[in-house]
Amino acid sequence: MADQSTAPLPSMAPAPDKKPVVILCIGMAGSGKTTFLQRLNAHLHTERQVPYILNLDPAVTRVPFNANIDIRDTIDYKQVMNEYQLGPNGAILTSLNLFTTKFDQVLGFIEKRSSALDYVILDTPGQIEIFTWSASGSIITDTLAASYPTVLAYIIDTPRTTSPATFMSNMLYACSILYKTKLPFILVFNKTDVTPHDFAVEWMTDFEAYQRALSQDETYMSSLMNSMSLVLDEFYANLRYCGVSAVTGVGFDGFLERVAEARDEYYAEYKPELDRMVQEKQALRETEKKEHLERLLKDMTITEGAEVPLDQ
Ligand SMILES: Nc1nc2c(ncn2[C@@H]2O[C@H](COP(=O)(O)OP(=O)(O)OP(=O)(O)O)[C@@H](O)[C@H]2O)c(=O)[nH]1
Ligand SMILES: [Mg+2]
Repeated sequence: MADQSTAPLPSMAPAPDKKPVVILCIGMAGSGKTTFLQRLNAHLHTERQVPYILNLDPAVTRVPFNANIDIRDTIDYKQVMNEYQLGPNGAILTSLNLFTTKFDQVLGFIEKRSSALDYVILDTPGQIEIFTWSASGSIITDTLAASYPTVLAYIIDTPRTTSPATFMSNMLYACSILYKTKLPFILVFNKTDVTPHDFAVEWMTDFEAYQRALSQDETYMSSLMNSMSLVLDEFYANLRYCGVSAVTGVGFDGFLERVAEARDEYYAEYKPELDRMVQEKQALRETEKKEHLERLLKDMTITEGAEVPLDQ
């Protein structure tokens, strides 16, 4: 039997393919993204799992966590507003665009630390569409997803989603982001200390329960929503969700379990599709190169032996 005390210690070097999971927090204004990130950061520290934090909100006045990279360190949102004569939303978008031009450097910083990291977490601007529907938001998302297992955490203000109409519009928005990015997706019902998310779980898992809630709504919208809810049934079937309170810290173990599932989905579905697309592009580039070369050779054979007048 080997003496454990003298046996060589197992290598602590991280596995070469160990990569941190990138968690992109998105959600409607005031849903609790920043507070969620603060709580997630605290939770990960107690679990001794090191996160790397990026703040991408140039307009936030107070960041309640130590961001490793903060957009406000390189871009002055107020100055952008004055310089380009922009309103608040235009200035946030322009700041994000300016920041994106330097994103290769950000990627370099993450790369340097990546083997020691478990998570990279990102806070995004309050106006959700600025990140989800802008070119810079797509560039940041796609760049990260090309290098790291990346998942989207869609933060929902649960107390503000209790009416069937608001619930549906929030779900439709989430659905549109899921289909746009194709990344693994987690619905995070936040503020469950105020309103538990049981009603949402019931509506997502029991179609008739949602129909019953809708039937109490007499407006013309309810028939439209009736049809829409059929569409969403498919969306719910492929979705993972959890309930948390960013204020009390309840539900964060559950959230991290969903993240682990989402990471597995990234490797099983997103990554192979990405690799296939990259290979396809490479093959296309190779074919084009070959065609160019063949054309060049053909031109050379045609002109071979012909005299080229150098001087007239
Ligand atoms: N009761 C309760 N309040 C919360 C919770 N999470 C956030 N809040 C409150 O919700 C408000 C908005 O929180 P933020 O974290 O700033 O939300 P945000 O999504 O980052 O806001 P923007 O960046 O401005 O869009 C704050 O007053 C928070 O204290 C929660 O779990 N429970
Ligand atoms: Mg915020």
